[in-house]
Amino acid sequence: MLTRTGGVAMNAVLPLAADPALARIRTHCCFCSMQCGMELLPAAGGLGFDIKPSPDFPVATGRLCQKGLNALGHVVHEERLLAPQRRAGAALPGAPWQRAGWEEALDGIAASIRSIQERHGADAVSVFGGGSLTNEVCYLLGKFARVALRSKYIDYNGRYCMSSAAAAQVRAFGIDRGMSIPLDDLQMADYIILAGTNIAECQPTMVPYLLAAKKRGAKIVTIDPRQSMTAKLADIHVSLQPGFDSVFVNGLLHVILSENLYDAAFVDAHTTGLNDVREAVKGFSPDTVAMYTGIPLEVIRTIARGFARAQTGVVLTARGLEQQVNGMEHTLNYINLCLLTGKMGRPGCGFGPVTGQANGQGGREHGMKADQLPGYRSIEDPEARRHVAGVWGVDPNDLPGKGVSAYELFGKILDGEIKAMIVLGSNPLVSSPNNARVAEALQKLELLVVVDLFATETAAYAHWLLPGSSFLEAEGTLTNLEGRVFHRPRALRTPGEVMEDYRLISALADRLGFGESFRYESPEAVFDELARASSGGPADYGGMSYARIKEKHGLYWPCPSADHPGTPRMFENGAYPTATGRAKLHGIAPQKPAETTDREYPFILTTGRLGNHYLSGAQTRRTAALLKKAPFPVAEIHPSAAERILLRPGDRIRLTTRRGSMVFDVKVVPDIHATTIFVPFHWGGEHGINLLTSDALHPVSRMPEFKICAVRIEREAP
Ligand SMILES: Nc1nc2c(c(=O)[nH]1)N[C@H]1C(S)=C(S)[C@@H](COP(=O)(O)OP(=O)(O)OC[C@H]3O[C@@H](n4cnc5c(=O)[nH]c(N)nc54)[C@H](O)[C@@H]3O)O[C@H]1N2
Ligand SMILES: Nc1nc2c(c(=O)[nH]1)N[C@H]1C(S)=C(S)[C@@H](COP(=O)(O)OP(=O)(O)OC[C@H]3O[C@@H](n4cnc5c(=O)[nH]c(N)nc54)[C@H](O)[C@@H]3O)O[C@H]1N2
Ligand code: SF4
Ligand SMILES: [Mo]
Repeated sequence: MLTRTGGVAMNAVLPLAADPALARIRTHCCFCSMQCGMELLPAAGGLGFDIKPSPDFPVATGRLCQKGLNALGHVVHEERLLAPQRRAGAALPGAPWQRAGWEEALDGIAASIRSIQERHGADAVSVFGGGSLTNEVCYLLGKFARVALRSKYIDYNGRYCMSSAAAAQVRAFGIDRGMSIPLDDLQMADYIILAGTNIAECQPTMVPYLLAAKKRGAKIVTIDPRQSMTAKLADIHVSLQPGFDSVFVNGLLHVILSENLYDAAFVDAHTTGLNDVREAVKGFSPDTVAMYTGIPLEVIRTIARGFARAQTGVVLTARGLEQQVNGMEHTLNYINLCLLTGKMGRPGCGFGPVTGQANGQGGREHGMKADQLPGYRSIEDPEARRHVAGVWGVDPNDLPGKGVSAYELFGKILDGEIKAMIVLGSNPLVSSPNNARVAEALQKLELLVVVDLFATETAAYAHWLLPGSSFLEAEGTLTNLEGRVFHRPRALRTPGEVMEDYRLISALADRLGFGESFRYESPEAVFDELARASSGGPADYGGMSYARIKEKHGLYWPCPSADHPGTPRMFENGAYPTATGRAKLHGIAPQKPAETTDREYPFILTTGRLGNHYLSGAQTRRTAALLKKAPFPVAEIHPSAAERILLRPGDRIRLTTRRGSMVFDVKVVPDIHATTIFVPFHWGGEHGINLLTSDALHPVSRMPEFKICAVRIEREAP
């Protein structure tokens, strides 16, 4: 039953239209990169479903975290969009929506696109994608931008997520597959370093793998300005001021080299660049690093010796050190640690930047990135263009060149070069840094189309709002944090007038005159084309098919031929796909963040996640069980900071950065670094911390510095 509130189609109770013949429906959680298997079982009393962990999927088997257990909440939420909506007048927050039919919506959008492209050229229309989408939808969005729009301007939210790690892995190893090892290898590691990764809250079902390693005697080290939930698993916790990872790791490398603890045989056989590292770490003796960082000398020595001497070891990093203007360099230094100690290519050894979103891995492999074609191919490589153009049946010369990164798209709007944007699977007004500037850009668009489950903060500026399909309603494949490509069946029919995302993209391409290139019977047909397009590229899915993936419960890429078993552990043959065939060590000269503290802004603001919310919060803020646990963001500060501003019980705290000023509830926590204020970013509007964050970008990866900006704090009396 459809009702209307504020012009947006709503439904009081969403009919969950499962096939009654199926007693249990197998699917996967929609949230993080673990992609735990789950089952929907008809709930007692016949209304709706219960969620249970699935025994079938060989990852985190039998486990779901609180987000997974509540993953149905947003799908059946009464604010779910069930039909296309258009603006009656201005496209501004609070302005009314009008319900539209699909014909009207698709024709209207296509007409606007044509008119804009006639007046301003093909590149005036841009696409902003997301890493929660299936491989098939990611692939189609990339093809849609290049073939149907002929625009170079496409990028996606993964730019805010994995870009520094991706750039570092490509430089060091010649390839970026997230983790180079399967999760099972964690259990074989004797020494595990977790840097800037809060696994206990962000990939909770990975914790049992760490506990299994610990039970076998493994040492665990965490490196984080906060004593996060993950730090509670650690034998040693290093409380680091944000921005100091490269300094700290140079200290570790100094000990390893000066005490001759490095694996000379591995380094000689498989790497280049040892002298660069020797040079770079010269000035970073452990006592100097202890002085710079406040980390005791003995702790630096203990970790360096412990990791180097361990038979097996793994280093995992995540956004803590990657979302910085020096994020690629910090990551390269942690890679140095693995390479120098020979902890690569063997069971229980490896490096991995822990991927974030459901399909954060596949999302960066199939052409949503500004400079990439499917299979992780460079859009500037003539051979790659020829191959992909061949699969797409177009002239390689007609493929556009590379565009700009996610945040830079908003700059192009402000410059007047981009006039239209299609956002599918992201809520960039909440998740982009310095987001007052993003709001200004969105407001300037002649055409903003948002395809989402909800009328998000971003959609407040849209001219058209199209209902997207949820994870339960769309079949497809995803690639989890291990590089395992698996199949997610369609569990439910789409509600209301919702169209599956892949059909929607095809329908729009059809209206633009490119129907022939976007005619697919099913997601499987899209996948088969994707496999051909990726074939021969770094992320080679060429040997995969739905049948094979289903049979094996997932295949790891690269998988170049139909008889190839897939590649769970990378680099086992000692070969790296770089120009030299060896992995590259990089000497890192630590640099300052874009903003350093001063008298006016004496603290560091860092941002991140809570266990019970997901990203921009579009889904989890609409899930009562999760919202109840964290209804609004709370800033965390050190007791010495509280003392300095004479904070009293009941006070709130005002945070002021060079971008603006906001007031938050506050919690005093003794285990945060004394320089640091932490605020979670899962809210928009008056609670949206990205109003204050810095939009400085990494020069290569174009990653924004979400993790560091200078901030002033003041007490705000009740
Ligand atoms: N519950 C939940 N789980 C999620 C998500 C979510 O939103 N909620 N999002 C998913 C996604 S897309 C991603 S990308 C991942 C992110 O997963 P993580 O990267 O693990 O999460 P964050 O909280 O952003 O940051 C991790 C830690 O980095 C620390 N940190 C800050 N600055 C520094 C620094 O300079 N150096 C070091 N070493 N550490 C620093 C923070 O204190 C924080 O504890 O999680 C995924 N899982
Ligand atoms: N300050 C700060 N900002 C950050 C970060 C940080 O650590 N600090 N982290 C960054 C990171 S790592 C990330 S990944 C980004 C992510 O930030 P966003 O891209 O904003 O992430 P989501 O909230 O997942 O947005 C996904 C949107 O797509 C919708 N959606 C979900 N599934 C589907 C689907 O299948 N089809 C369609 N059509 N829509 C769907 C959801 O309702 C939601 O509105 O945030 C970044 N922003
Ligand atoms: S660990 Fe990640 S994939 Fe698994 S249930 Fe939790 S949010 Fe979902
Ligand atoms: Mo992410």
